[in-house]
Amino acid sequence: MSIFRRLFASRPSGPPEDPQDLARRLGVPAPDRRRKLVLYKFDSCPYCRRVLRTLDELAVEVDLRDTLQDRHHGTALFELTGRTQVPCLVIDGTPLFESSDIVDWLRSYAAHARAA
Ligand SMILES: N[C@@H](CCC(=O)N[C@@H](CS)C(=O)NCC(=O)O)C(=O)O
Repeated sequence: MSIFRRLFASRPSGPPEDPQDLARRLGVPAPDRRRKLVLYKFDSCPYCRRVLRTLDELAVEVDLRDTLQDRHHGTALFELTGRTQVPCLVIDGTPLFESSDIVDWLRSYAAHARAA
């Protein structure tokens, strides 16, 4: 599969993964609407745009920190994770890299918040 297909292919729809299973798989806190969410990103990054589209679609609000527009955000990301890669969703202080994993977590988060 080409890189473009992989980037923009939509995931098969289905029931969201159990929140506890998802948290264990990803090594982050379980989706819960009380979580403090921060997304490090920059706008020309296609992986970030995928996450931003998902946030829009799910109407989930996070604290957005653009690492190119404000170098302090890049520094903060590096100090927290030792990496500069975006997107990175920080969930109650625990970083989650990889756009696919972030989208999975956000979908479960949105489903959990709706059910709460
Ligand atoms: N597999 C990652 C790729 C993320 C990625 O390659 N991000 C680029 C920007 S588009 C990046 O942050 N590069 C700089 C770095 O890795 O430090 C994902 O899906 O999130």
